[in-house]
Amino acid sequence: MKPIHILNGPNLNRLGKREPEIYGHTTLAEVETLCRQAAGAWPVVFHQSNAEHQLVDWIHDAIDDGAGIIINPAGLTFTSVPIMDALKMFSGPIIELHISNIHRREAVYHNSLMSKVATAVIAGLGPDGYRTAVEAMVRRLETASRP
Ligand code: DHK
Repeated sequence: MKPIHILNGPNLNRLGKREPEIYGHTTLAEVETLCRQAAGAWPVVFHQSNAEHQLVDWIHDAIDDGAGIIINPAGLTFTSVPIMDALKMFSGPIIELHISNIHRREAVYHNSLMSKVATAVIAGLGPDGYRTAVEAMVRRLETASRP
């Protein structure tokens, strides 16, 4: 089974301390744990970086050996053509994920470049959105793999 790649962008390493009124008190390590629990037997690759080029490289890894991508590009969601272009190369399902409902926030957060490439978008469920995304991804992959 090829893994589900869960990729996280800038500042998400500060989850738990960063604007908890928006992002909650759950740490990124706790998010990773809930993702792995939700994935069950499905292998998970889980990364976070504050660097655009690193996220692009990890998307290339998924292109070469990934079943699905769940990505929270964080602030790069609205600016990164390189990440958008890399996602365009991925043939499997892509779930764009945001902890907050970006559409209820400041205008700078309203226009995602990634939504035009994503299979689905989850925004506003808080850190639990990661669990929802993994569960949805597993269902989709298991359905696709049935004869
Ligand atoms: C996280 C960020 O860091 C922001 O830049 C995004 C996203 C929202 C989130 O809700 O997970 O705009």
